[in-house]
Amino acid sequence: MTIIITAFERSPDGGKGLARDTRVRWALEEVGQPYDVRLVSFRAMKEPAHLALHPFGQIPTYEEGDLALFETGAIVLHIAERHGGLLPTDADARARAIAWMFAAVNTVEPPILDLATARILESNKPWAEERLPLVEDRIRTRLAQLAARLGHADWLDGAFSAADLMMVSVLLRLRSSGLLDEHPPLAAYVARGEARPAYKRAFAAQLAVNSR
Ligand code: GTB
Repeated sequence: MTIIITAFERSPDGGKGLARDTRVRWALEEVGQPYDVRLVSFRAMKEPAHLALHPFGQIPTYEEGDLALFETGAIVLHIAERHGGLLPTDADARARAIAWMFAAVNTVEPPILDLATARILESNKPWAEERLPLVEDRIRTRLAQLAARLGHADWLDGAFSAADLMMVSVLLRLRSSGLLDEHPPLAAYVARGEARPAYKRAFAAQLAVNSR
């Protein structure tokens, strides 16, 4: 059954791979599943046909036969559950990997999103200069905690899993901020993720769309 995902017709990042379709592409590449991409404009995302797939009018979505999914955490978990290679077979290790996936989107990503909001949407507010260091410090706290747990391990909990795929995807957004470089083992962790052939294929696929 053909898998179809949606992605920006033209990503605002110009192909840096920061839009969330990249993590879904990456998961599909890791498990060796071919997929088609339907590109959508910002306008089309808010129209009924797309809203039927995604109640919040966003990308990415995932279609496979009668199944339609939104939310990258849920999509990557679905892919990892249906195909081997992204989740451990041991039940406890699998549960821990899923916990890390939730941590990526629920605990680590929110302050990182706040930074983008502070920099892009709030930069002209009178309180912007005061808020920015507070937001950066909240990220620093999370990075220090994550770095302490990762230590010098290659991956979060044993072999590479969907947990690392989600965490690396979330951390990638910090690259231009310099905050990641305050923790060289974390920067190396992200680089290890990016060095995976499946990530490279996913990145190249989104770049091909966004560099046209
Ligand atoms: N929680 C949802 C998920 O994980 O799937 C969030 C989905 C989401 O935020 N989608 C964004 C979207 O559709 C694209 S990824 N936005 C359009 C809208 O809301 O109208 C977020 C994103 C966008 C752009 C960049 N960039 O250019 O750097 C990075 C990330």
